[in-house]
Amino acid sequence: MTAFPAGGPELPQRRNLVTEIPGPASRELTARRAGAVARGVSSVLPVYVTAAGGGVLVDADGNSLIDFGSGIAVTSVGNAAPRVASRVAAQAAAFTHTCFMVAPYEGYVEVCESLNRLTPGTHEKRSALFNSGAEAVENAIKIARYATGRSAVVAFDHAYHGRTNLTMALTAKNMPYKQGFGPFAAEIYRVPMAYPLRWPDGPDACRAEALGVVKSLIHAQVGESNVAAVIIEPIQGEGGFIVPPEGFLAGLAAFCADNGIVFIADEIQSGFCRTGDWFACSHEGVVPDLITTGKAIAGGLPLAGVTGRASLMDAVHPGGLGGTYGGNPVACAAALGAIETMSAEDLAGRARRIGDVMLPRLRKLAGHFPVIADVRGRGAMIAVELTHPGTLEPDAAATAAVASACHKAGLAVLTCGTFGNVLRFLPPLVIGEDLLEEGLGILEDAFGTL
Ligand code: PLZ
Repeated sequence: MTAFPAGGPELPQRRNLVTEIPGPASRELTARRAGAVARGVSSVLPVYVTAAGGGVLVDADGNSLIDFGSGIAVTSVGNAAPRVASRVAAQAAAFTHTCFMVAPYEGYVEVCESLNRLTPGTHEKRSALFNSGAEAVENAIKIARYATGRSAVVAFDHAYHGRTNLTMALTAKNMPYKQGFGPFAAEIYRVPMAYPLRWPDGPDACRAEALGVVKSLIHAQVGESNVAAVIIEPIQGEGGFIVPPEGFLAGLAAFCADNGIVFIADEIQSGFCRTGDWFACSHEGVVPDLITTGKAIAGGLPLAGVTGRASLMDAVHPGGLGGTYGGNPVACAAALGAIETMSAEDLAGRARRIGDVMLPRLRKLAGHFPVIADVRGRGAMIAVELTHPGTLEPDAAATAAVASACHKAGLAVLTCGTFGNVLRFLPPLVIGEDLLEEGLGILEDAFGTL
């Protein structure tokens, strides 16, 4: 077994490149991987990690990279965060698994109590725990269908909800998520997303028209009384960090309430302090009927949840929900450590501060580089969209080139977007401000190489 250096916040918080990226040890692992790992599973960064903490990733060659990805919005509390690592160690030493459906334990109950308390709305709630975001989304749909007795589900253009069969059907983008993997689940209907930059007549028209278009399409093509659920990411993640105009989510929630439709907010990427509040819905006071959570909930251990109105959640018969590992005790211990960290360190406030540092610098950058068509996001969920200057034609090549230049310079950034032309920034919320500024400097230099 390989010995790993210690990670966590004690790791020196600096970028330090001692080889080219990737270095020889990472290149050797890439060669080894080709003979062992299915090529359908790919990686963004060309380096192999041996330790991580705060805002840095350390690779097998001893390089320290700045982390602007948090493993796709997961390590918001920092990697190997002390409260997570210590609770995980204690739980792993006590017992690692019993299966909550066989012999239950307190940690599961406590995570559900936390979810019920922290998610939007003061109504009576219940929660259930699962292993992955996709599994949580699947279960939210199961619950909505059971509780309403209806089958249709409405999802949005640019949506991402997972890679299982039902969630592939909900996910909008074909490559790489769906190509060749059909047939897909039935009774999924897609409506346009309120995407200000790409709305036919621009952002003002988007604000004025989007909700009406969605409502009339549901009425004409599905029929309100057939719809079990409308599912939406309050800020879309994989689809391009798309922020709908103020009022769209609230209007959608009201439409659902008027028609007996379950309004599901998928906050798997946007939740747990990422956007500067516990949940993105809270910015507009939107209260979903069901909310799916995952990713940052457990500081890096696999855990996801569905939380919602007790009347919906408790509609399902005993035994109707579950799974061998759902709410595993070690993952629950991690979640309790992560939630404690978010509260104790006011990570929602940190996310707002990160946005306040990043947005002005990115807007300035957009002034210098007309390839940047849009700067958007909230809190520490920020992105820039790249197009051929003066047009809306996506520039995926420039996006990939900037990302690659960042990686070579020791900054881990991710891309996203239906058209592959969005650079997204999801730093750990505990990242130091020096590192944040340094990362932005690397990004600026990367645009200079275009
Ligand atoms: N809902 C809103 O963002 C996961 C996907 C990475 P799982 N997003 C990262 C990839 O390419 O597989 C996500 C999400 C939203 C659901 C999911 C699914 O969560 O934990 O990956 O299943």
